[in-house]
Amino acid sequence: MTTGTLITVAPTGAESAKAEVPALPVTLDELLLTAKECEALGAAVIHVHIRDDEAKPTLDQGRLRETVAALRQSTDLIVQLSSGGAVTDPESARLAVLDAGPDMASCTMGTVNFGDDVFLNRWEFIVDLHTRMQERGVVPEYEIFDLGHLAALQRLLGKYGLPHGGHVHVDFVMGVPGGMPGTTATLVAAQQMLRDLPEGTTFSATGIGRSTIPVMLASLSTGGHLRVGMEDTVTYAKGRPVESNMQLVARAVGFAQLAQRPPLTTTEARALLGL
Ligand code: KMH
Ligand code: ZN
Repeated sequence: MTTGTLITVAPTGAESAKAEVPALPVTLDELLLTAKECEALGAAVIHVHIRDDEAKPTLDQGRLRETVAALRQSTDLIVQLSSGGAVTDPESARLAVLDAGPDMASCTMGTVNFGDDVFLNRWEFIVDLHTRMQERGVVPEYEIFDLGHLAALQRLLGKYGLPHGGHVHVDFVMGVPGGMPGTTATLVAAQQMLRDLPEGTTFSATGIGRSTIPVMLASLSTGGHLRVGMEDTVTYAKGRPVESNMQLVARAVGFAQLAQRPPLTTTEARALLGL
């Protein structure tokens, strides 16, 4: 049965430059303000990438710990750290993200061309990430950039068992140049493939750039949840840059309410995700 909508905000990412996107939250203060306002609007999960003093992506352990603690102190959001980082980050630093003790972490299920770059996710690395999350009680969100990543997830769970908490949640990241397109037909194909995963597996979806709205509507109409934010979308409408993450969360909440699937509270979201 389809319930309310889990709304995840991904406010920063590792790809956009502050100089080109001034509204991007890059300092801890900017992130905390964004987090509080997005929670008040209806977000329940925050997918976090952090930046250094020059606003460059970093996986600095001290900053990650400080960020997790500050988010916990200021909000009730579920804190999901990115283990994907930037395409240049080494595997060791990506694994060490778990040491910062988040509620959740992303776990990308395969390698994908990423614009002109390659987002490398070797099988052994995925296994390492998955098993370390099991050991540490961190709940994964499996990032699916292409349909084959769902077959990889089926293999992973078959060989290494369910994640901590027992619930499987995936996120379809659609419209990356090199990954699956952000179309309704592709989203439906991905949703159909969830039949091969454990019963009760849930999904959210996000469409990069122009595919943001088609993917949001397709996800809501097929029982999926939503991820929105400036990691994925920096243009609100043709010729209109996104003003803030709150603008994107507010739009997602409006669509969810129209679909008669209002945002899940953080308590409801924890229950859904097995936290
Ligand atoms: N920045 C991308 C290379 C994740 O957060 O896990 C990877 C990414 C996925 O954003
Ligand atoms: Zn990310």
